[in-house]
Amino acid sequence: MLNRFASPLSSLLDARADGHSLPAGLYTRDDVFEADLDVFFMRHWIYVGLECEVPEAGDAVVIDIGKISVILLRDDENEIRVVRNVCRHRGARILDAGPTVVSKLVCPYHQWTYELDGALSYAPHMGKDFDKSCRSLKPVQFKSIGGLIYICLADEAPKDIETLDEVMRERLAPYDLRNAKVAHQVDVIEEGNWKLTMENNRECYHCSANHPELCVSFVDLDFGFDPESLSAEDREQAEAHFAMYAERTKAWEADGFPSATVEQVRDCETNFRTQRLIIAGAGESQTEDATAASSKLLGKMTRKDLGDTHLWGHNSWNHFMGDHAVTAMVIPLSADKTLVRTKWLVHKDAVEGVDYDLHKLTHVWIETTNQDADLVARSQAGVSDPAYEPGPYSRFSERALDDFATWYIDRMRAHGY
Ligand code: 3BY
Ligand code: FES
Ligand code: FE
Repeated sequence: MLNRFASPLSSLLDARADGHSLPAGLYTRDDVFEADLDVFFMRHWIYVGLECEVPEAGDAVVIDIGKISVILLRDDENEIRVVRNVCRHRGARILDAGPTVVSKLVCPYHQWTYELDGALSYAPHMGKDFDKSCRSLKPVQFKSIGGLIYICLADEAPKDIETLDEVMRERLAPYDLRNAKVAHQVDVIEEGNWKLTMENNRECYHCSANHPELCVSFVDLDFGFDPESLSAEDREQAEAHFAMYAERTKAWEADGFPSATVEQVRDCETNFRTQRLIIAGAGESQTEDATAASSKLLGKMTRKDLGDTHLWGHNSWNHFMGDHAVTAMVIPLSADKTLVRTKWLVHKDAVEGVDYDLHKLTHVWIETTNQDADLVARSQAGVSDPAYEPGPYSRFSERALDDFATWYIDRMRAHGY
């Protein structure tokens, strides 16, 4: 419903107070949803999938982002391509969302046919002099960072993706994600704004009360804590943890595994953070008992004690461990609905029931994702209530949310909102 009394979007951006969550309208309004799609999903680099989802020529995955649909595929030369899913005849969608295998891309409407590199090769009824060469499917800029596919739908793509590439290329190399496979995939539609989804993921303040399964392996101290609120005993433990963390990081680095935290979260276009986290308990993997779920390790990994290479961007979070990886992509569907697509990766030759047990592999993140979906729905309901007013972030455990909200406002401004 059009609200004639709604304040302009820019006044919502002005109203955001440092250190506080966002004004309600930024989580609830349809015009903000449209602006968010425009700025953060059309003009920034977004994570959309993996090279290993299309291992062979003709493998394709269609991903919808707002009104846009793209096809990630592998062509006959074994090259990755990303093209727009819009026929160059009268615009029909060529493929439906999801994975498929094709020998050519044939539009169902009038059978215009495109090669796997996007070139139009067959256009019946168009006459002999019809020039097919200028009717290829539109290409989409993409970058594969260690096998993770990022696309940018704008003509001018942010250049600081290079930092992400430089940092992650080396960190991801041992996991050899190009030779992994998706063992399982789950789509959850969260009843909340995408920014609540991202905020929720950037803190572990909520973890101990909400994620019993994750907490077996995830050390939430690494996500910040309030030293003043700890008892002397807990403080001692926290100090011991950080001393161990520093030592472990040094040892990993000395063994040739970059581990230190690198972040680009403010005053930048491409937002990311990475660090190698300690895994608690048995120390191997994010499973119910923190031991590896797959006996065949990823890529060139020979050790299970290399922690969790954690990477987040503004529409993704990822955990790369010795035996498997979990990767999540976030796509807004409306102001109050967000798709979270989670994939579990194992070595491409790992066999279910032999090398890994699917329940053990997926249990922790299935539970965690559902628990987070509840929390996001709860947040959305609350911020939609007129009683909501932006609340203060913890300067200890929610610093990353302040970074995110500040980056969000800055990027909106940079794009003229
Ligand atoms: O998956 C994640 O990255 C985050 C980190 C802290 C809580 N959450 C599970
Ligand atoms: Fe695709 Fe006509 S719209 S062939
Ligand atoms: Fe969570």
